[in-house]
Amino acid sequence: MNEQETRIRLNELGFDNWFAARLDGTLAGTHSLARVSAVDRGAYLIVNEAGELTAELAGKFRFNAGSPADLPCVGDWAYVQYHNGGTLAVIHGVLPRRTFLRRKSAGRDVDFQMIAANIDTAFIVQSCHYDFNLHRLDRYLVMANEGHIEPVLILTKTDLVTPEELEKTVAAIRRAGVTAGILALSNATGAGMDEFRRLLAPGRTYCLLGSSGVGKTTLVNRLLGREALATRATSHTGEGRHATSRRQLLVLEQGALLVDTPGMRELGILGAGAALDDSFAEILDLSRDCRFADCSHSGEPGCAVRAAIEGGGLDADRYASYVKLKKESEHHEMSFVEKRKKDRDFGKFIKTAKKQLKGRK
Ligand SMILES: Nc1nc2c(ncn2[C@@H]2O[C@H](COP(=O)(O)OP(=O)(O)OP(=O)(O)O)[C@@H](O)[C@H]2O)c(=O)[nH]1
Ligand SMILES: [Mg+2]
Ligand SMILES: [Zn+2]
Repeated sequence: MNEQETRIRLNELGFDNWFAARLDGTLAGTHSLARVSAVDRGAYLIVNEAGELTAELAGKFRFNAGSPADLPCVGDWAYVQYHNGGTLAVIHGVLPRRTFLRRKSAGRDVDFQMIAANIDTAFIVQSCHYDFNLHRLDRYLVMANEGHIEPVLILTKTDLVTPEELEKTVAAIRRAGVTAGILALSNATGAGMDEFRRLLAPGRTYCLLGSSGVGKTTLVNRLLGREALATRATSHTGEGRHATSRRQLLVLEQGALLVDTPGMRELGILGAGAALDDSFAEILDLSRDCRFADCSHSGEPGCAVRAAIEGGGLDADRYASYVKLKKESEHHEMSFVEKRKKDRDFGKFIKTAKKQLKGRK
């Protein structure tokens, strides 16, 4: 196979000039390129021109990774070398990520868990039946925004609500200021499926995000036309259990690339003050008209944000959601050093206070 042909095949897996321009000259000469298609507790699957195979991390790569976020995740482009006649692949590095989905790791340290990389469009999936929640939607929108990914909202299980109920849900989303595309569909009846298929373009990478049980994997199987992946309906895991256990990149027949993910229970946020302000741009705009530059919008005179809420120009729930996310994001954005400094300052304050007390005795 000549190089031109290889390039075409890699393009079909999402490789393009953006990545080509960022190849590491040293690694590119001695390694092949492949895309990470699944990660499961330290085990990797990659996909290349010939198909899918298991891969390991090179010891040196693992050792030199500064944080878990530096390790390969689904959607990454990787530098690999093949051994044992091409049956074993070793990953020696990853290319820069054009876009990413990540969340704060569990625990207190400021670290991130990568969900997927190099996603073009994130489908934020909510069931219009029971799962629908504006606050959760906001969180996913912020997550996509921070990772430079276009969000599209998918409302599933339309067969379980009346058209009027669905209309109300969509109206509530629009009222909340969400401008992303919205598509409602039913995996059960197939309504909306053709429209969904039309959103998918060959060589582009999509990701399904959303709570457990909203029908992400059922949607994938619908696209594939067979029960390729286990869903809650087929896997016999009980209510509240995840049917999908790992993130996985699939190559669809018409050429689109799609990542299925396990439902996220809580969405530890983010670390994205700037992205947050992007998502809530209208609140930032309003606050420029507040009388005081440092207005906290909690009762100061001449507050434009309060006025907008009272006048109906700004949804009170949306504002509450912004305040909550802002608080979380500010806390998470505080670096380890800042946190330690804060503790130290507090320590100094205690010491001085004690001294003053002693002095008084
Ligand atoms: N009525 C109805 N049921 C659906 C629809 N889509 C999915 N379901 C059912 O919802 C349940 C959950 O579907 P899954 O596809 O496993 O959900 P998931 O989002 O992949 O869940 P996790 O893998 O746990 O994150 C299954 O019993 C599906 O049959 C739909 O459009 N309408
Ligand atoms: Mg699933
Ligand atoms: Zn104000």
